[in-house]
Amino acid sequence: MKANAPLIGALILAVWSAMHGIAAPVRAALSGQVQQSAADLHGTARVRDRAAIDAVVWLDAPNAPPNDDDAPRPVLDQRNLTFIPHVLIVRVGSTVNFPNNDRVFHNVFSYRDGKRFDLGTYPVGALRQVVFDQPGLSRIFCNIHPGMAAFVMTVDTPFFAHADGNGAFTIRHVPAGRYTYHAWRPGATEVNGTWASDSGPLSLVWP
Ligand SMILES: [Cu+2]
Repeated sequence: MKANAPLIGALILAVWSAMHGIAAPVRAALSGQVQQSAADLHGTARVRDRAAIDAVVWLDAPNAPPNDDDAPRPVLDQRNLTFIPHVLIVRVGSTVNFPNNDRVFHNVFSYRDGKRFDLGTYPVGALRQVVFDQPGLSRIFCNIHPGMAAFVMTVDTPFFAHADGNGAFTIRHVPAGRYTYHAWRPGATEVNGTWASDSGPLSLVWP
C-alpha cells in the first residue's frame, strides 16, 4: 500500500497550524466584522506584593455608546468628617451627588486640577451636585476640615472599575477587542498598557 504523503503532510500542517495559532489573524479579521460578544474583565491591582488600596482602572473606548440617562448617580458621601469613597471614578458628563450625611456643616470644593467648583457651606441633610464634564483628576477638600480629602477621576469611557480591599476589580461587559488600559491610585503615577479580551485576567503591579 502506498501512503498518500502529500495528504498526510497537509493534515500535519493543519494540526500544527491550529496548535500554534496561525489562524489568529483570520479570527481577528472575522471578529472585526461581527459586533461581537462582551465579557467581564477581571484583574488585580497590587503594589509590589500587597493589594493596591483605592486603585482605579479604565479602558480607552472612544466610540462607546453613551450611558443610560436613568443610570444611578455616583455619590461622594460625607460622614464622620470623611469623604466616602476616598477615590471615586466616573464617566465624563456624570452628575455626582455630594450629600451631607454628617453631623456638622461642610464646604466642599476643588480648586486645583480637573473640575473646579466650590459648593459653599451647607448643612446636614442637604445635597449638592456637580457635573464632571471634563476628563482628569479632581482633588476634593473641605474648607472647614483640613483632614478631609478625596479624589474624583473622570474618564471618557464607560469601562472602568474601583479595586476592592484585596485589589480585585471587574470591568463589566467589555466588547471583545484590544484596549489601552490605565490605572491610578493616590500618591502614585499612572500605569498604562495594552490588554486584549482573549488574554485573560489583567494583573497590575506598581513597583
Ligand atoms: Cu468638612
